[in-house]
Amino acid sequence: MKKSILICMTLLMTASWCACGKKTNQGEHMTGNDYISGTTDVMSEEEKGKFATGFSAEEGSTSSAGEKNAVSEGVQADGIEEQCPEEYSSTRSDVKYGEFTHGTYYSKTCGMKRGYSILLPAGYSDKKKYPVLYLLHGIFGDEYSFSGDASNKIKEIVGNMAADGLIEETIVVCPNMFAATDPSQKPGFDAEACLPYDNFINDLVNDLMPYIKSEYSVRVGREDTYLAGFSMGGRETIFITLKRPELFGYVCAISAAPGVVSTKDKFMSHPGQLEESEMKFADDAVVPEVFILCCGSRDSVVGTYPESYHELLKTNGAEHIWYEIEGADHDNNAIKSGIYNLFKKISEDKAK
Ligand code: FER
Repeated sequence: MKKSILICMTLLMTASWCACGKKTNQGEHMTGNDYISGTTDVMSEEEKGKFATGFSAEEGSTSSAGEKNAVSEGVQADGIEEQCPEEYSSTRSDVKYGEFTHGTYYSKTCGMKRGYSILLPAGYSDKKKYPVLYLLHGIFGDEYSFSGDASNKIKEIVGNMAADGLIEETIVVCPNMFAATDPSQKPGFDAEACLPYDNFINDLVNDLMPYIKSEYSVRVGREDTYLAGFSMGGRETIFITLKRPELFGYVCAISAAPGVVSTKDKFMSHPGQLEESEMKFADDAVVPEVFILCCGSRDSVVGTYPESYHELLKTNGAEHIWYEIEGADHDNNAIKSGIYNLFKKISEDKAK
């Protein structure tokens, strides 16, 4: 077996892939190897082959990622730490962590009830008001993708950073990003099967966010409303941020998948959600205080697409931070880094 294929297969077997995992049945979630079979259930034979192969980490796809500096020149990247420090991703005996629970809301956009997972801080009280992070999963995922994968350390990072007084206690909402109007529609690697992901902006803005505001004790201003996503969720994070920049004060697109602009990768042809010239904020727009794009330097699935988004934003004058996570693949190391740095930037920015 070629070494590059072996590397890719090994990477695919890691629990980190669970970030786009599927639930098996109520309350029970796939991890690691299960994810692969879970994902492939909804994929054609051709798609399975492509997803299993991905981009070769060894060959670096079309990437020059390994050769570049971790933080590119010419972008505001001060304070970024590529790797999430162990002290923030580990379980500490002095910290009480929140737990994920599941809820449903009615989506007018989809014409049906839909699920979400929510991480409330330990000791959540409706006498306080909390900032909210909306966190978007990868392709083939659902609202259990983050809550069902303990390796992404979301609750540890949020809990530890709040315990250290870096950030306020924060609510994390994990939606199901596949906003289909037909309950029998399945996601896949073709333009039509991706449309429900692009429809999520409507479900988020018109249904889920109002529901969260009405049901939980949240601060509603943009300064306290955050958006982040991984891979397909990173792609939608970029799209939503450029379309509705006034809604989110702090944003992080981690390992964003192709398709914001027209392209063809080994999975499919992407018609593009935006023209390249639209990869910017309108001149008079209220824009996020912090807009981060990041990706593992060895991402074997989305390759250099995240960097190409950075280049387009830079060319079009849209302020953002771009950095690479040295050694990370399309995995939880990238997710941990993105979430940690988003909160670190929130902490620094709010202290100003
Ligand atoms: C693609 C490559 C990667 C794509 C989606 C992905 C829809 C998403 C990967 C993930 O979410 O992990 O061409 O097209």
